[in-house]
Amino acid sequence: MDKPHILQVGPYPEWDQAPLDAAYHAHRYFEASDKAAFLAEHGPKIRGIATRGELGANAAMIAACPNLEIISVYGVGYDAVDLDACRARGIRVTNTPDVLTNDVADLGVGMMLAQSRGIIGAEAWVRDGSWAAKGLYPLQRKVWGKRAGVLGLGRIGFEVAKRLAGFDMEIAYSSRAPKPEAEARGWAFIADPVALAARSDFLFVSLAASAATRHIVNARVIEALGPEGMLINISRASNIDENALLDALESGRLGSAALDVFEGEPKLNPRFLSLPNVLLQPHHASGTFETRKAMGQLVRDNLAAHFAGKPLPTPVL
Ligand code: 8YV
Repeated sequence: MDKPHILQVGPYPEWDQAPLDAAYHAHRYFEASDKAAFLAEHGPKIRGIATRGELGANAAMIAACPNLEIISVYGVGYDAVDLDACRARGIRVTNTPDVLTNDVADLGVGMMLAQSRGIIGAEAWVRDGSWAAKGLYPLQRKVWGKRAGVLGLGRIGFEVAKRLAGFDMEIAYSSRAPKPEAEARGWAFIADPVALAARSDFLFVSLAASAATRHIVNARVIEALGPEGMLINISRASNIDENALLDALESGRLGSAALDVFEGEPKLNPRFLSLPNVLLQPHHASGTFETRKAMGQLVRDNLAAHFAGKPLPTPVL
């Protein structure tokens, strides 16, 4: 029986590409110069889509594939997949949760430390000779014992909070409802993001992005976090009103930020590039060999299960 035809929306490392090509006719959408023509030519053959969290599959792409059965997302975030279009046609959707949870939490905490303790600037201070020429590096700010807020206590947010407890921080969280496992650890439930920000020195944004969470971190939340506060985003840029964030960072109404995701990434708003009080990371919170290999395996496991008529390992729809 011939291999199923799938649409590959973005590039994968070679260790993923080889087994994908062995199992499927993988039509590389990201290499097409004329993407509309590419979809018109190959869309009718396509039974599966292999995509990345930040790339997803929009309604037009889904509509161009009338025989589409499954969309397998390389990433935990599936907000860029048009779920309504999938529901309307009974198209399955899968993602890669759990395997990346700890890496994303690690990077979020690492971003907080790096920004608060000035690690990036201090490294430059040594390398460019400033230490010898100018003396001691400017004093920074501690993190241990301070107040942390976690907006979204899902798998990633929970792992962030666990790590922060190791810094003896006072932890509060916002979620749809109080979580017994959080209450058991003495973490305070604060439903309102503004109230959570007001009692936080560090505010982590770790909730799954959707239309309902768009700009949940708005000007009022940012104002409440304040000139001593730091905003850390390891979720999606859409969860933050980026213009309000930039205004607050430029005016000093927000102390600092550490961001792994941006509107329009990788072409982020140039206003970020001139800010001294923001740490910029290239959407690589899950970007380790170990985790990306596990994610790629899970993408293939979901596709293979579907085409074998077996239960999907990590279904979303
Ligand atoms: C992925 C992400 O690594 O998991 C997600 O949703 O945003 C990242 O962790 C990325 O989407 C892979 O391209």
